[in-house]
Amino acid sequence: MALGYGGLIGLTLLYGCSPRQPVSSLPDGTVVVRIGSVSPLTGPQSHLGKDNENGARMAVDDANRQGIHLGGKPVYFELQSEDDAADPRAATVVAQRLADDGVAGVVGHLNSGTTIPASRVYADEGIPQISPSATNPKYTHQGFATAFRVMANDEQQGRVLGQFAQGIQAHTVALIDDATAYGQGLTDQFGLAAQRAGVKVVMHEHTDDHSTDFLAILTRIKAQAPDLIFFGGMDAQSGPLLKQLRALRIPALFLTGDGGCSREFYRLAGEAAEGSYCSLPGVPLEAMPGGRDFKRRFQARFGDIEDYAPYSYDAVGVLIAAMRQADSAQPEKYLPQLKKLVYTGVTARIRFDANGDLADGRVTLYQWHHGERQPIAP
Ligand code: ABU
Repeated sequence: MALGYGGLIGLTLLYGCSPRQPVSSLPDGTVVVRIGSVSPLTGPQSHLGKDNENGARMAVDDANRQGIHLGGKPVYFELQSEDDAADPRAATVVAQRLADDGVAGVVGHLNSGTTIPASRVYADEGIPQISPSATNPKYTHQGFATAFRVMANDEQQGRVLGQFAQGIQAHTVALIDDATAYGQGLTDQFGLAAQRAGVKVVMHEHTDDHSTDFLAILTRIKAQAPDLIFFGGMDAQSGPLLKQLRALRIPALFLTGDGGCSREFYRLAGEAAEGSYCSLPGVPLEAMPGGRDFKRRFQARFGDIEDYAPYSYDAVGVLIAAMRQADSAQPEKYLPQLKKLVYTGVTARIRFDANGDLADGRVTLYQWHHGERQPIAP
């Protein structure tokens, strides 16, 4: 964990306070506030995890340049970035470590399958948690006062996708999900919405979140000749899946949610991506309040945005804004401010509903053309 605070790295050993203290003081009187960031930094989703980490890091660095004071003392925000490898069990271990290390708040996790089990740890410890990307509704529907998210959830995303399926004249659809909280959850929501819109679900297949050979599933689907194939899962699989689908000469339209909609999807699918559809919570980057400026600054420092970096940037911004309103980084003091905060971030005007979900969450549909993800006008 690199502190990056001038020459004071060694001095942090002199904090002399308990490890659970969310606020530590340096000898010069500067208060150190730790913010946790958790995402998969290893494994097939590490590109997305790094993107989330970079967004959070940029926000912390921006805040440190503002000379923020809390309780009359100068504050240095320190990002503690952890890897949960997209694994639910690793997520709870990491969450407990962050709590034991005294973080004041957490941005994460990336996956619904990790965010949901970790949220119990943060709730028990009273630590505010904002996921920038986990979209399964259950995360914010467990009754935890500490759980928030800064994008639309999969109830909303599934509804938009289901109505879209009807709009593109699909009469029949085959579903495939990766059996994760996100993939299965979104596929179920999509299936319900599609059926309500008059699209017939002709089969529902399950894989897992590691497989990359879909030949058996696709052969079964080909026999049903659906108009549309919907996949609920991440890009490391949506890309190979679509490539194999086209290699089998299955002519069905292809639709997936945000996890399968990234630049990595296109890198893996190649030309097979042409004409396929996907959705992302939020509005296109160019239409976000701070999207263009964020893109320019992020690209200059880290390279292209993968997907969720603007949301993890905002999640840090929201935590710090609530701390400023409370004039404290103590979770019990700033959590009430977080609940009623109205914050104009990069991605949107953010405020939370009673569950901790983003109020007025939006979802945008896209179609891939020549390697570009182009928004479809609503
Ligand atoms: N929202 C898709 C990726 C993250 C997740 O919900 O698992």
